[in-house]
Amino acid sequence: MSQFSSIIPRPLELEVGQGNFQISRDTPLIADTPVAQDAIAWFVGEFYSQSGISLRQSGEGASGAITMRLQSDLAPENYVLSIRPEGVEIRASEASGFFYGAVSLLQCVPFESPIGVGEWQLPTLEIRDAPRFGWRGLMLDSVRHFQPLSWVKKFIDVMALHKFNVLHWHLTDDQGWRVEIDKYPVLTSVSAWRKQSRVGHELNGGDDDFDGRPHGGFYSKQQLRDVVAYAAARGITIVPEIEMPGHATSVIAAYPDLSCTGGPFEVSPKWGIFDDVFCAGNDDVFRFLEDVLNEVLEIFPSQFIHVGGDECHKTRWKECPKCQARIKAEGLADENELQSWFVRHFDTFLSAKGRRLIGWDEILEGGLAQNAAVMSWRGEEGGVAAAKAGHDVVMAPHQQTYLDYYQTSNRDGEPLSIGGDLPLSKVYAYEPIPQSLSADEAKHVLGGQGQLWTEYMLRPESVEYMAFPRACALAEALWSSVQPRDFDEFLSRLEIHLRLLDRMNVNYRPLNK
Ligand code: TNX
Repeated sequence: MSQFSSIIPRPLELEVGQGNFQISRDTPLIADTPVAQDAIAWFVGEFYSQSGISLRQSGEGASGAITMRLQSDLAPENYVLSIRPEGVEIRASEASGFFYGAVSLLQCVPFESPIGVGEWQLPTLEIRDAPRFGWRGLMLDSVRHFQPLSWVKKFIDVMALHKFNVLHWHLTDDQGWRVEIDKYPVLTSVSAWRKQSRVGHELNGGDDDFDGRPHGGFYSKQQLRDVVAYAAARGITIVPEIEMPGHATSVIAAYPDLSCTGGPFEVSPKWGIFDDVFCAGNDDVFRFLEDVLNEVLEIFPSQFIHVGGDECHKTRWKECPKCQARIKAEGLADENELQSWFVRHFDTFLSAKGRRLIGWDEILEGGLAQNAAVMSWRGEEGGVAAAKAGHDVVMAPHQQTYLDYYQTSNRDGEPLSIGGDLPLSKVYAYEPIPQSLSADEAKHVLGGQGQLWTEYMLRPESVEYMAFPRACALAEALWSSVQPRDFDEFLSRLEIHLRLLDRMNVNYRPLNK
């Protein structure tokens, strides 16, 4: 397989012509629009990491140049890349289109086979490309195990290389709190730290199976703003997740009055689902979460804000006088409706600020505000129900998108994982539009994403091992409209593509392990 057709995700149209273009340290880069600036800066940086050679940006038109040219009739993420013997042109209408054109161009350079010192030959070709879905995401859990910001940036770099455009960032959970909030400094002094962590699999864990080592950390506001801008320059929107009303142990460990029983609690050293959650009958809970969200909105400009909503046990609510009083006062049928009342409160709150709420599919139970979007993780059913009811949906069914599952049914030599069985071929075959949706209903499917829950990924290298190459396959399932998908043909492109990841030092799972 030759280099030029190895692009992942596969472009919509690619036509190969006669002749070659030579790229070297003397090749100038020209932007005829400031909108292309981020794409040029990224290309220069990545070209340097791949080859050790610094390209220059030039002001004037020249033959033999790489030129970024505005073509305003193209849709925002679409681009045209034309490589001809006399020069390269990338056309797009907005920053993201230029960016994707630059990503494809980078993938056309055969870095491992130069024709001279710092000189490579690119084939003549014309690519017209457009993504199939507008939400092409990966979810990163930085709670169960914390990753330093420098690594989060590396992860964003690798995402960008695959034209992912959403980083759904799981920042709060039972085991920690990772966002600095000025009004509640205890969230970072107490909630961000746990005394120890479970060793081995939670299901086999005994009372003594803990590592005895504190674990934690948080991102300062300045770091978060920095990474939001870093991601934006690579076409990636960060969607933060602040969990409610369940997965809240780290918060109620610091503020036990926000629970139904008053505690005491500790930031959880275990994985799993816990009974103690935010009290839905206590107005302080709503004030607290609104304050938190107000600060979160200042940091993250994303349209969508994720409020979790998953796996909220109703055990405490059933026995809590305040929750029961709320059910009565609001005329709710049961605890499920209490959860939906809770979520609706924040839907109204976020909508008033011009944002949109998204949550895991449990937010459908008991009724959902029309503006809210659903992330379907317990299979496709939640997504189907939501789309039929007119809600926007992001597909994240665990069977095909949980990248914390084992990559092979033979688990010998594989690092301990939560379970499951999700080989590369199954991710590649993933079809985000459920068959039971009509064409109109299918319009509500914004796209899909892969999940990296990190209970069993203790270090960033482990996240890389679980994420890649499966995320390469998912990127194609979310971007490419080319049908049918041929797994063997994908594998032959992937072999070439993985050399880029080698040079980026990505600890992916080798193909023939
Ligand atoms: C379920 S998926 C969870 C997470 C776990 C994950 C492990 C979802 C919305 N909740 O809290 O980390 O399973 O696979």
